[in-house]
Amino acid sequence: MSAPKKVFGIILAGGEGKRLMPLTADRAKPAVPFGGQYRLIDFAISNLINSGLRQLVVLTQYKSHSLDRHISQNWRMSALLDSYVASAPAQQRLGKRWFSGSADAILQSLNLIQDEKPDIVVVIGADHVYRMDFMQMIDAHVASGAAATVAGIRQPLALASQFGVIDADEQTGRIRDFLEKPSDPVGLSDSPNEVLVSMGNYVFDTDALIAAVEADGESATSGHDMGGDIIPYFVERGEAGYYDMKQNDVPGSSPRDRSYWRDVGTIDSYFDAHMDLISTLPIFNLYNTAWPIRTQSVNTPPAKFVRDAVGRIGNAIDSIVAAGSVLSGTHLERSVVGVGGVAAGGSTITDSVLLDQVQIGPGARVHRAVLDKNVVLDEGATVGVDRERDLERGFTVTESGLTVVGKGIHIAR
Ligand code: ADQ
Repeated sequence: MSAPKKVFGIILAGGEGKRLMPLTADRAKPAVPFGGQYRLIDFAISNLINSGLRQLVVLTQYKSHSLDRHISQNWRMSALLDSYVASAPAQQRLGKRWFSGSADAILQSLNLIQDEKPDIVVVIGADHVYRMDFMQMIDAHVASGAAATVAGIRQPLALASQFGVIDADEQTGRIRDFLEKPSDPVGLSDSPNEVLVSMGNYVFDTDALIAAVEADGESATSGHDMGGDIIPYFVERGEAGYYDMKQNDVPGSSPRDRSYWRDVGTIDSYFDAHMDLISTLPIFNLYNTAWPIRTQSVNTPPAKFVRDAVGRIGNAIDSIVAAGSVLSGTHLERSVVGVGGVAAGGSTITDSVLLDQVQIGPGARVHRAVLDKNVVLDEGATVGVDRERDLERGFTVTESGLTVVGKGIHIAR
């Protein structure tokens, strides 16, 4: 038996997440709260830790303060066991510039890889909701002899222009062609309305990754992007394999949530991913203890549901309510309430996502809205009910009609 491979994990977390505005107005996209008590990056880190990786760095850049704090406070591991999740901000080691793209982020962080001398480097994004056993992908990578392996999953053809599209040779397991965000994608031959897209998760032989990002760094024409430049570099050399997410069998997964993967790049997909958590038979099951998604441990009292001061009884159904919340005589339906949410008597919250510490006044109404941290609704105030009024008040209204209210905004009646 050959010696086990040493694996190092890199999480790319420097993206701006413009399409998630205003939630990314003052935090990096991977730090955007999700599902009541998580941050988006918790899915990436949990997957890598559950897969057995113990040396992880998170490359940060854009508005990284709350991301750094989340990682340093909640993902502390045992130095005794040489385990760590370290946040590594852009350090200008190669001159006075920030990361000019995800490949440049790796080039500028090569010292971290060289310190550990791994055989394999796993590079993944930080803004998806899913479960994946990376050890299964690493085993497939090693068995295939490819220098780089890209994880792929089927997605509707209509979404192809948002992703890297893989043309896979099923006989050889190699990628024939890779098109980053193509404008006129072609569907699969066995399923014309679908394409095989890159999940933005890669496994590399260490030496091959170093050679690729160094060559990319020399190029004046490159966009220094993992999907746009590094993967095509391996494809051209015939050294890129693909790993079909369909094969990934995560412990505790049901057939329903097995190949669940949601890119939460837009407010609409962010909202939809929340609805996936709370449906009667959730297609993403947070309660799978065999593959836990870990996050902050919240130092607050449990959630409480009470009558309001005049005895009105509320109810909550098909919803998730995080710790520290107090809902008094509130009707809550198909919604997620973040840590420390407070809703007063006679208020109604339906089809909505509330981040931490949102306060809903008596009789206020929230419908199809995403409310960022510390938003306050006065008594009788409404949001998400009248699109024109929401636009007049300067709130973002998405294509599907969701109203998004930025951090700390006070909504009067
Ligand atoms: P995108 O998500 O559009 O496509 P990108 O914006 O580069 O690609 O983000 C990928 C990851 O890298 C994110 O986690 C982001 O935070 C991070 N990142 C971006 N710029 C960075 C920088 N300068 N420094 C550090 N980190 C940075 C990618 C692939 C597609 C694939 C989709 C899947 O390019 O091929 O289909 O992911 O969602």
